[in-house]
Amino acid sequence: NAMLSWQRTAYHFQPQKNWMNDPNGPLYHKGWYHLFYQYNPDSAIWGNITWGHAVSKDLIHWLYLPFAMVPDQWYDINGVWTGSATILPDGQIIMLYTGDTDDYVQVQNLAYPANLSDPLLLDWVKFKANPVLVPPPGIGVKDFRDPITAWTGPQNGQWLLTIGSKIGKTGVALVCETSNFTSFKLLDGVLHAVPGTGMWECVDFYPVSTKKTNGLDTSYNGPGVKHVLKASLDDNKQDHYAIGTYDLGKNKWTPDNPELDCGIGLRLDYGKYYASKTFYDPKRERRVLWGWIGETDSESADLQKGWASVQSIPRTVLYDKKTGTHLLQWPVEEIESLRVGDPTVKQVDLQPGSIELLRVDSAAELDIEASFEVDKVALQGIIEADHVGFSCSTSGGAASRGILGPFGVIVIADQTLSELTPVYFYISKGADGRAETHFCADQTRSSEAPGVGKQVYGSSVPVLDGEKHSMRLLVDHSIVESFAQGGRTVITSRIYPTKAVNGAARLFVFNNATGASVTASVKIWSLESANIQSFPLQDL
Ligand code: DQQ
Repeated sequence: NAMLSWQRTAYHFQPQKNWMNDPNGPLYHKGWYHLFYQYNPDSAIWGNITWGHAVSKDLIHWLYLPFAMVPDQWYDINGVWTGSATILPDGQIIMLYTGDTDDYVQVQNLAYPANLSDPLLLDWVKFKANPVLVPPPGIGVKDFRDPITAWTGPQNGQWLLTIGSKIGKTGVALVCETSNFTSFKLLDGVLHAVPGTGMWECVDFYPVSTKKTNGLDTSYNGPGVKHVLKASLDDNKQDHYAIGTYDLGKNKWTPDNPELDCGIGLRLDYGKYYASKTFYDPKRERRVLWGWIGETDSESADLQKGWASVQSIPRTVLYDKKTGTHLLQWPVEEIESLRVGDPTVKQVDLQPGSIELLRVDSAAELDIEASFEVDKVALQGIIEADHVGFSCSTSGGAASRGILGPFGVIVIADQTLSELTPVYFYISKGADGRAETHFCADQTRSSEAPGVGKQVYGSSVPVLDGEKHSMRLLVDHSIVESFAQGGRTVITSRIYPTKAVNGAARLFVFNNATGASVTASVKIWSLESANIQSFPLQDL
């Protein structure tokens, strides 16, 4: 079906058809990674929310399984909404999720696998006394959702978890305690609140190590640990995070930098990316982040093509020891198993205002590592040179020239550059008078189709002394995930090429700066498609 296959991705997870949104309850069990997801079985737009279910051995190749949970009880008849898994020390799996009741009240429900010895966890039982938690006094019945993975509290046998909400216009993470996951008590106070940020959806809260390069289990605490709080802001559909300190006894989390607080400072991803969720992967001792990449076209276009949304490639998340302010997000290493053969390796000198085609196979499916060395003398001149206050989103995109930018790569372009998506650095003068680097992705010319999102995404990214400007890009037909400086700043692009498709896609490097030459060193791998298919029915 040409319509259905149009612009589908080759190695991102997406259902065969219809609507998907948030990743739910990711976990690892008996050799399989499990992904659940918000799914509409009936249409390519949001509704009838059901839990889709898929499993993988490597987070790349997936098998679709039957639905895990459908809206069939009074307490979730209007939707089996987002939830998270907690794995207890005895191996029991606890799934807490939000149900939208017959009265449109948001309540928290418990479910668990019928048979833990089943590696595929095919059957899910909803607890007979659901709901286990209803909106407390003072909290709106439509503002209480998305329970997260629980962690152990200060008292013996005590578990804590947060649920997102808002009080007035203040976004909050409420905290509950439980010892049995069937009865819960809301604690006084909140884990954290940020005025003006509105409803917090899909809160996430987890420890990161400031010393080691492995991820930490959710209950891990102690010296050398900081805690990340993430909120998905319903008002602007952005995922914001901050790094801070968690006081377990006082049930309080405090951001290290108030100016980088949730909803104010850093975003997990400056592109099309929302409702993300992490889980601890005990197999490889890492924390893995999933995120929902939504559509930026119209609902009618989605209905026509018959599907909507993909999941990001899972990313490992680490604390960035060098900056102390940022997380590092990086595609899980298993993605490298899709690389075909040896990479194309090129070094290209780019004079001001130049562009060069890089010949590669299958430019619609690539893994690219690129680093750029900017002419040192030109870089010194920045102090007098370029304007203060540059921002990707208000700039004119890659066509607007400055003295020290933009330079980078152009992906999903056709031969004549009538469609193109540039991903690039732009160096300007920061408020402190020093060079400030921005990392941007320009969608303005990504598609000749009408009615699709065409913003310039991006943000500043720390580039430390001695570091080159470096980026990694995963290109997959209509999705580009771009990581700068080892994953300090990330941008996901959802694009709708009409000409730069399949074999017609081309890759370029460019330097549109007026005042500096740039040397680009690139390594490019073609990626093969992931195997994403239904689980063979006879084996179920
Ligand atoms: N999506 C779910 C909610 C959540 C929202 C409903 C975030 O539980 O708050 O599909 O995208």
